[in-house]
Amino acid sequence: MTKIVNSWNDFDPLKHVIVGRAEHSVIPPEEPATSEKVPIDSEMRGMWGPRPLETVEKAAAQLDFLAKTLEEHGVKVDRPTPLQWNQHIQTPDFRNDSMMTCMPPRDILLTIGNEIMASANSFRCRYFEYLAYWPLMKQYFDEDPEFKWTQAPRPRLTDKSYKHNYYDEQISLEERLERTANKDFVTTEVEPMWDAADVLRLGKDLFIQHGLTTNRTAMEWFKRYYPDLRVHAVNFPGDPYPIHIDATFVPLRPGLIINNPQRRLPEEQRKIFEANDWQIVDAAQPAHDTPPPLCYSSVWLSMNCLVLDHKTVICEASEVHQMEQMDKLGMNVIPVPFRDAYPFGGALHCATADVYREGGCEDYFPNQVEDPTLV
Ligand code: DAV
Repeated sequence: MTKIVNSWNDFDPLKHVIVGRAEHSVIPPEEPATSEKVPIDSEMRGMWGPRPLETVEKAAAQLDFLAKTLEEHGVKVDRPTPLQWNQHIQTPDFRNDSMMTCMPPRDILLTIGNEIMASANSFRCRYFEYLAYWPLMKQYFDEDPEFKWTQAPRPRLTDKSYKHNYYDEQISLEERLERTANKDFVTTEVEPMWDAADVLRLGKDLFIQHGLTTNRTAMEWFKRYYPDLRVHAVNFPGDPYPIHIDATFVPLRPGLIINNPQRRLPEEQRKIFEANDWQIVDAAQPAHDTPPPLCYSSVWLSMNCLVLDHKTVICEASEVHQMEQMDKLGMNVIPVPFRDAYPFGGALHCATADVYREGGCEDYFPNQVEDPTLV
């Protein structure tokens, strides 16, 4: 019997992974969810359409190089099948003028044990992105009799799913930070909405970021769907655009997490980590002052690394401070150039999704304390 799918965390030895593809990537038009995501002063405001071919080619080359590097380290690599993303989509509830990309599988696919679940994204442009992964899902389904191929409840994404006039007026950074600290986000609670990259898997515990892309109803849904796991709702008040936990709170091995120093986990949410001797250290500063052109993400992609095992990590090759910190923390670093891929959906963690890591469902938090994050 072949076992293809198994992964309970982000640090046990990685044996099989999906690496995304940049082909046909599009900058999607503004919509209720994404207009909040694009910073007010971004060059990408009001701009949409197919990404310049030259940038696609550069990103594709770096993604191919990442795949090759992984294979050289004994990791099997699969690639999705891109759709022509530059086409209009429609459901009974909405229309959108284009889709986006399949560069970051981490946003779409959540692997928990022998299950890979496609997420319930809040961006309309991402509604059909899962289709790029369906050929792989079918293949795993045929080969692995225990693989659970799952789709989370699909959100309707009607106008009721979003707060309107949320950022209509140009609000200051301070106001933005105040809103995110108060957990006032663009999405409503009419249905569960979540991006897989907001879910941090640590064996029996899931730490899920409440932010622009994942709502509170999703946490409640997770709690009922996985009754044997503990679901924690975390948030990071220093982040003006909280999407995805993987440039904010990144585990390197059991007991060790690097945390974005501008987005520290609030004191009261740390109790469960402290009670179980987990160390949370500030991540190193990014090497760059700005993200590359046409990029959605922040400079903190510096910490969006891919851990291969408890002692080995792939970092972006120009992120000298992050690599130095990894070294000090006892990790062997494999540098991989990846900045040309950043604009397409993020860094090394974003651009991958786990298929198989060794190890099982461990309890890393056996000492239960009064924990305000527990859903
Ligand atoms: O800092 O812009 C990027 C995470 C992408 N998955 C940031 C978050």
